[in-house]
Amino acid sequence: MTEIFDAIKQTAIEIKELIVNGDTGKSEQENATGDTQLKLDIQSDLIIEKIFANVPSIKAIVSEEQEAIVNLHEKGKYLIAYDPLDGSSLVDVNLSVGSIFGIYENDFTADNLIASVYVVFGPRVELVIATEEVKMYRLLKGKFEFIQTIALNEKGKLNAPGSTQNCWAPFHKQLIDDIFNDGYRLRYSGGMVPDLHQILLKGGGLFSYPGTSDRPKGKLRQLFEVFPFAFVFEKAGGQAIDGKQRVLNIPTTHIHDTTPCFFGSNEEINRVLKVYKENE
Ligand code: AFP
Repeated sequence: MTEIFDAIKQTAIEIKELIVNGDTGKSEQENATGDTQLKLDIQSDLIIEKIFANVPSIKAIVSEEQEAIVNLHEKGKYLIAYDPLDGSSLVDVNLSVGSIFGIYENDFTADNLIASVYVVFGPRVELVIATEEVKMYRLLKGKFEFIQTIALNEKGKLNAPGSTQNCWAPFHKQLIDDIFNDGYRLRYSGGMVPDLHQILLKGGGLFSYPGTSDRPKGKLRQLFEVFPFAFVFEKAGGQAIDGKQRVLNIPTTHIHDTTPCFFGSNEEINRVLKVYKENE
């Protein structure tokens, strides 16, 4: 997979340039989930597809920004699902955004996920690769240098509660309030990548994007957002659930399926499991 990791590093360098100098305006198009695409979404997707097209080991790709699977190399071994620029609507207010990649074998399903990578475009560009370990690299003088291995504590201090609060189930609202009453700090930017990166680097806590009355199946996409980060959190010693089970046990019926999701340290996730079980 080294050639894939190297290709992703190249996409990050080119997308960084696009973020700094590109047009943050809206396009006339919508993606498969019905989101209006920004020009940055489309341009970053084109960068990734261009670079992946030159990697023989990539059999096929699927992007949040495209409806269908794109076949690349018939003899390729790997399938990659990616979100080219998650949180792109935050660029025009100068907040951090990111790219997310899930590397699968045989099929786009959670049980076939064998590695994941994400890139954070913030004050610095950082890239995290999860295989059996979680390793962070930083872009320094045009090259990605290894910085550290990432591991979560059993219990953290940060709480990142997502989704529309007036659509939360009452028991979910009580759970979030109780966590804050226990002294956790609110850390939520609306960008999944920097929000999860912060929890991973600051030792832990909880990120939640639950099912709600307006979005019972949540908002975050299984293949290119939830599963890759679930892989990262589990390899870093934490957990990722949908409220009842590991998200990496969830079957995928459509490549743009979403799922409720909770990512965190063991103590926080076990607290979510207990509350959700009591309110089944
Ligand atoms: P955009 O890509 O449309 O900016 O959405 C970002 C995102 O998919 C994810 O990065 C955030 O965690 C989540 O949406 C934030 O959603 P809410 O604004 O509903 O909390």
